[in-house]
Amino acid sequence: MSLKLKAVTEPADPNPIGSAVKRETVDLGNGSDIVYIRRFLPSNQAWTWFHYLDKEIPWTRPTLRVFGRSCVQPRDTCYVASPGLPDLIYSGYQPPAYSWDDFPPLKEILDAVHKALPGSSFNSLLLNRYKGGNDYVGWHSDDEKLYGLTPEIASVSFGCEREFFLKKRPKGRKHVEEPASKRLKMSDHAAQHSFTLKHGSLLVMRGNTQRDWIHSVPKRAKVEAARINLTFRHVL
Ligand SMILES: O=C(O)CCC(=O)C(=O)O
Ligand SMILES: [Mn+2]
Repeated sequence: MSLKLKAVTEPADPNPIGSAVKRETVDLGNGSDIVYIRRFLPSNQAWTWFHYLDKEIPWTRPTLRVFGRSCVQPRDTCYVASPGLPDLIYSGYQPPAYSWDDFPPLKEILDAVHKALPGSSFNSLLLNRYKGGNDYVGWHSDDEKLYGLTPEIASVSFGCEREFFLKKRPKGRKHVEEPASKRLKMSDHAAQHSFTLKHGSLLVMRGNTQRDWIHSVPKRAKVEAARINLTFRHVL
């Protein structure tokens, strides 16, 4: 018996990361919206990257200047940027810019994010590591001039899930990161949104979100495990 084999051309990657996964869009109004992809990365791949980042990134915990006071940033951080971009400075701190070539897995994650968001071209990355529930990021928006007026910011989460809150920016005050004690008031409910940022998820803030909204990842007393978050940005 002779078997006839038919040549079938398989696509190189039949199921690229982030393809064919459910995405939710939340319209915040006035040209702001959020895209959330819960299963952006396969869980095993995301754990491999979590362990790599935890071990290999040169994490630091800088001292910031907030409202005239010095305080240690309540999470670890690192910054990666393409060559030739203007320096990032926030709360009086200028993080040294590492190169993408220093950490090859970051380029793979960046590729996956670009594929999921057609038209995007991120050239910088702020990394955060929350060692446990005491680490947090206070209310702020990423409205630095170097990102332009309507920046797209893509945030990939690894490890322990944490809550991410958005609320309308209070009028008449420039927003720098605030202490954890500034909690949401229940009366503000209509103007708030929350997402549980799962291991391997992608959340994207778009349009006027940095102008009109502020966001935070509050402390969580019961959380013990670490979370790593990557926020990809485009510096103009
Ligand atoms: O950890 C997060 O999900 C948010 C981090 C963040 O807002 C920032 O780095 O600007
Ligand atoms: Mn932010």
